[in-house]
Amino acid sequence: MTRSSTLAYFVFVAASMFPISEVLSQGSGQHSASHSAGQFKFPTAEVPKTEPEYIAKAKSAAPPNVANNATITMPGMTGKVVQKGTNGYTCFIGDDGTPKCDDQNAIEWRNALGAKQPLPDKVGFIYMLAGDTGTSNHDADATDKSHWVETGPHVMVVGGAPVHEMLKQYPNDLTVKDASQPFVMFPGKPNQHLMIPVHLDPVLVTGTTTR
Ligand SMILES: [Cu+2]
Repeated sequence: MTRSSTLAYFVFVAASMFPISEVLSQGSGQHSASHSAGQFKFPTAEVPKTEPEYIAKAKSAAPPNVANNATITMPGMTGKVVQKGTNGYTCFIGDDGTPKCDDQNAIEWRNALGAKQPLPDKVGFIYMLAGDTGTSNHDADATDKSHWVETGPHVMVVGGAPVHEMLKQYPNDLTVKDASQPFVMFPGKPNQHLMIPVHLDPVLVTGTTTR
């Protein structure tokens, strides 16, 4: 091959290694809204009844190497262990159908909240890479959909005093202005925590009300 045909060959090989849409969107230098929006779906409210389906949905909350080595409980956090883990994470599906993977400090935080006990002075971490099914940002139990926010793929920092101190530097509006950037969920409530969106595309910004 000549030098120029060798170059052309490598360009061809490199291009064929990427989906054509990737190459095109990189070339145009802008996000393609329809292309990106079609790739992400918020989780459904379903809590699967069979173990394989439940496990698959629970695992969608974290990167495979985390979820594959996590304990999985069914149904919910207090359900039976359907996968025994080794990395300290516990993955499960909440009553609202939302999958999550909690580290041990996050589990302690949930237990303390559930028992209405003082929150541990610990910092916990939760993966919710499948996104959530939405909540009223002023009250997890509200049914009126006021201050509604749905968040795409995100992680969360949860806990007692150290986390509440950390939250002071983030937006704590009841009506979330921008769910594509870090914000405080349930500001001022015992279960307040930091939401950290991790998706790369602003198209995944979620719906909020103005109430
Ligand atoms: Cu979350």
